Amino acid sequence: PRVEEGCVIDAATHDAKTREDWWYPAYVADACPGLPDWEARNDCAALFATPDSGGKGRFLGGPVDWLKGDQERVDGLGMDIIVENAGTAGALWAALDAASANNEPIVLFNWTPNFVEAMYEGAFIEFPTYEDACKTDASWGINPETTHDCGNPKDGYLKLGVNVEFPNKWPNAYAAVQQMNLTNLDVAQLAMYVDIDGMEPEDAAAKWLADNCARWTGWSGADASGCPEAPEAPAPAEDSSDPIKLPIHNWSSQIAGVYAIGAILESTGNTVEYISADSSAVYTAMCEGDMDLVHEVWQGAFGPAFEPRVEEGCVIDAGTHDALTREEWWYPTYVEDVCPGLPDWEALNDCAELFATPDSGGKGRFLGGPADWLKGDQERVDGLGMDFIVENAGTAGALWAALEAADAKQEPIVLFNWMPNFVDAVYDGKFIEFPTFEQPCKTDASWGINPNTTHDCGNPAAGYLKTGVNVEFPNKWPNTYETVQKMNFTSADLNNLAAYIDIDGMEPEDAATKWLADNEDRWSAWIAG
Ligand code: TMO
Repeated sequence: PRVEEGCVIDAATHDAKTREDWWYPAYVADACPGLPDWEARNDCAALFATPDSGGKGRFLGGPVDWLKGDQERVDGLGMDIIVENAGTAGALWAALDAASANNEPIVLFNWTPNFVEAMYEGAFIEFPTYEDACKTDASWGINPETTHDCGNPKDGYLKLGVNVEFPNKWPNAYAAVQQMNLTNLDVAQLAMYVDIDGMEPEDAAAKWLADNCARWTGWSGADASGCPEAPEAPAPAEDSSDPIKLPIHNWSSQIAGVYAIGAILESTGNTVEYISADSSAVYTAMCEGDMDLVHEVWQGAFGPAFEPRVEEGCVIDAGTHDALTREEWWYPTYVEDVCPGLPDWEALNDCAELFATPDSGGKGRFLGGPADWLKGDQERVDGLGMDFIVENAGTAGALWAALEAADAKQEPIVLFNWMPNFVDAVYDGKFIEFPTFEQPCKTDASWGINPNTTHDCGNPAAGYLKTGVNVEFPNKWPNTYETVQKMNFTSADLNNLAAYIDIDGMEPEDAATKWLADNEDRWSAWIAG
């Protein structure tokens, strides 16, 4: 009305959108379901009673000079509420703080933008929707006899008003005033500096001015050359366009998995290069810059090759999958019929000759994996003094062929196997229990049964599965590295990838495609950004 009268000028409207209304902290909804509806609030009025409220609910309003028409609204809407006015804003926040410390019901005046939303969860009461007429025309709204039978505006303006003489008296300043424009963030920050950070108002203003120098000098036309240098926004990190080199090893989950990983990396704009690689020497290759990422670092097989490279600093331990791994001597269960005492390794040793082959010179034969799956099997046989020879299968397929042939005739066999793998979906069997793995067993001869040898123990029973990358990876492909760190295969993933190939006979690329299709939600969540 003062603007209409002509003594105040509506000089400008800020971008900030404002709401000022009755508000409650979120926990109040537990005791008063139906909130934020105002009628629900009224039904719960007794919850908000205070010693002085005569059994009615209390609404804690702001200082009286923030004219809100709260009493008129209570009357107009016929609410069981008394209006109490806090003396200061500080008294409002102290009451909120005390109530929320004890989870006590409270409804009080609040607004946005403000500091409160950074500290408390809560919501405004929803009264009948505001229209201009509600505040001036009694006939409007639920109660035809009163004004204020509605809420306050939800998208209220925030304006700058000046004295009607202002433009004549300070024409240049008026030009600046008309440019001034605060956002919701500005208002919330200014409130937070004072009410959360405890700054003096002048200091809060100084901080805001320093942080927003280019903006306010733009409003006023002041010289901006004195503004502190806006900190150079760091250029968004760009990933190298070099291909990411990925190894193809010689067991099924890895081969299918690497194609899946490659496709995920390609989906974010990388190129990848697949390189057939020795699975132990790959960590040396990584240190020489010839390999970038290994996504299946099995503790039992590759811990002794991987861990020293991490310590050296040329390989990064980039993440641990959920899958737990075991890699160990293994036999089909029917072998227990002829070699009771299994799965104990000493019982196995007592039955060694059952496992003899035409080439094993009367000793038992352990059929190990390809030589690059460095397991220390020979060292273990030596260290534990076992009557076994170690024969290395040329391929994983040769292992499974030998198992299948033995199983068909129920012949004793002990061979290298691991979990997760497809094998336990097809055969019953068990791992041999050797002396329990401890880290020094693989490096410290004095450890264990045989004081002269390392490897006089089993492999870890719940080993890790890790992802390793070249030490340059995070610098070269910073965005992709974030994805890499989130990559996470479960035991079920590895079981499935192996089974698609070794049971279902799929090509590795097709196995990868199937896994990608079945797990899109998961791997798309790994993608950074
Ligand atoms: C590394 N491997 C899973 C074959 O034991």
